Amino acid sequence: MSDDENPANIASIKAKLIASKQKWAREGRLLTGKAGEDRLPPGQRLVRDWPVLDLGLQPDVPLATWRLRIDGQVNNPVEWDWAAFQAQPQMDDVSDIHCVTSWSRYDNHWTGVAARHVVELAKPHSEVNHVIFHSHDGYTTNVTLEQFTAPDVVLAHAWEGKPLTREHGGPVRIIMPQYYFWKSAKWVQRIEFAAIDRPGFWEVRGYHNNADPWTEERYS
Ligand SMILES: Nc1nc2c(c(=O)[nH]1)N[C@H]1C(S)=C(S)[C@@H](COP(=O)(O)O)O[C@H]1N2
Ligand SMILES: [Mo]
Repeated sequence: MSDDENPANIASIKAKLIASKQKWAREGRLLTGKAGEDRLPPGQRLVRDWPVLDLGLQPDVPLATWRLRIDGQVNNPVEWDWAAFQAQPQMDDVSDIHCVTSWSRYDNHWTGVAARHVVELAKPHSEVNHVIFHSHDGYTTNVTLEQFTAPDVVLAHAWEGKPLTREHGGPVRIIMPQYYFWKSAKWVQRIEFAAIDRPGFWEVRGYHNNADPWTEERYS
């Protein structure tokens, strides 16, 4: 009997085939628009410019009076003025923007304070599972604590090495790269940790609570 007819060998070849198919299933291979293979999520088109979207208000927040409050159900509430914010450890990250209105923009270079650093400092209570961003224009949006603590989440004050412009949410906005861009609150003034979820401005108006672009969580 030759080696490949040996039942033990056939069993081991089958096991390998099954393992690789299982890996494909886990990675979603051959599905259209899955992460890794394809960079553009389903239903999106690539743009080179950077559109501006807001509620018709672009608050002017001078650095001299800028404050960021980090509070809610935490052991250590924090308030930073501009100097204190700049004195925090800084990080850089390059990520893609995916807006629910169907444009995507690749390779945006952000500089700012890591969300993880905020969580470490504020020490949310053990029952906290949600984070709510409050902005100077009255806008709010909600994410889970797990989403907020991803390593690529930034409290960004610079884009491509330049101060974030007012129209794009400067002095500071949140960047949540893994979700549709409405989760990335511009002109942020308060980060609230909460045990109970509270849907934000667009979430109460029919947008999806979770907002994953890869599974097209656009509307609820
Ligand atoms: N404070 C605030 N943040 C906001 C918004 C807003 O209206 N106010 N719009 C959201 C939406 S719907 C999008 S698509 C992005 C737009 O960011 P950009 O203008 O920098 O492209 O900001 C998000 N963050
Ligand atoms: Mo948006």
